[in-house]
Amino acid sequence: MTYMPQPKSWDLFCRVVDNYGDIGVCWRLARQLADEHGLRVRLWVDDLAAFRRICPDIDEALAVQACRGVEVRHWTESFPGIEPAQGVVEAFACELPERYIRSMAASAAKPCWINLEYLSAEDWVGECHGLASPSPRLPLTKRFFFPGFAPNTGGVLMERDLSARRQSFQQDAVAQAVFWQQLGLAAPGAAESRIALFCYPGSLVGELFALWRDQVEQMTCLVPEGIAGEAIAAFFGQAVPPAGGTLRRGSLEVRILPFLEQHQFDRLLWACDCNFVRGEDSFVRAQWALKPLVWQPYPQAEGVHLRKLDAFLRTYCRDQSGNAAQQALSRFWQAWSRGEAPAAVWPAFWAQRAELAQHAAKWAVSLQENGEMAAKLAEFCPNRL
Ligand code: TRH
Repeated sequence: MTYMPQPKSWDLFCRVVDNYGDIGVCWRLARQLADEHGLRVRLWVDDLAAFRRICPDIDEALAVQACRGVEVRHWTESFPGIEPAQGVVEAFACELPERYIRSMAASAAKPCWINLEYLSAEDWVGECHGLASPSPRLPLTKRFFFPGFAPNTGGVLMERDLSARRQSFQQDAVAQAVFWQQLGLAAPGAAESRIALFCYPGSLVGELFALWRDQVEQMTCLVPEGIAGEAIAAFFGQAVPPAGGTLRRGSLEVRILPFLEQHQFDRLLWACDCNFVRGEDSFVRAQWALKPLVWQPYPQAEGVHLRKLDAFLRTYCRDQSGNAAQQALSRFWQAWSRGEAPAAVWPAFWAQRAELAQHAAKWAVSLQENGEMAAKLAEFCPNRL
């Protein structure tokens, strides 16, 4: 079988299962392949409304549209007869349309067909990255691409100019003040900390708020609209206001933010003193922010997500074993993801924030050394499988 060496054209297929991580990762990857690798990219998405929340330029009514160098196609039930691209990404096992698979099989030079998997720090990921799965019925082979945190995995996404943009923003007090102003806030006061909170419904937000309410330091918590709604309403005893609204108790101020465009969301992570993130994409972006972070993996049956959490903690804390910051971080992350009361573990975590920020900076350097995901994916297809 002849395969396309180093494809120049790509089709990326994305089904929005729930939340925003599927489209968040696919959109970032699509832009990088187009911008940084000069490739022709078509992104097929089944839910343009979800896409629009992280990219307001998307027009939900259009079947075909160009957006930031990428051709965006609405993926609907009736799939058109088209020539497949040279490289094909089936994101998160989303199952390609049968008609498209048959066109791939009929091509003289077979497209390089990649199943893009979810991100995990578990050891088996490195062993499975790159494995091939020949089709039992067609002359096609699918290969598995696993993002990850080790050199033998597909790495994580990071735009080439990300460090420079982050650094210039974090060193520029005026740019930060302008950013806060856009969100309707003044620059943070000297005795104030700002925390971004992006979490899943099960987390004990009210218990954490009670701690922040009672501490001496002023805490401002920035929450995207629609996140932790029930917990916020229960804590304050009133309906959650729309974006731009504020709720206050003691030392705590909660500000509801509109859902931000991905670049603005990055700025939020760069500007805050600590970031609570979740899932996959915001988790990686928080690692590139070089700030203390709290990660909550996407909840899965039978505690699968807790194994992912443990695996990442082993990697993230590997060279600090036994030190107080590492212990405090592990304990707080575990409690947060398990839905356990934070009172016994938050103070130690927060006391270590300077140390944790230093560690975050070191971690980002080592992560970069593993290689970048879009670059690895662009080079993933060999001449022959
Ligand atoms: O939304 P998520 O919970 O997505 C999840 C995970 O990806 C999980 O692995 C997957 O199995 C599940 O979906 C189906 O969290 P995640 O991965 O952080 O994705 C959120 C995306 O939304 C990310 O690209 C950042 C973006 N975002 C914005 O652009 N603006 C915002 O204001 C916010 C809060 C997020």
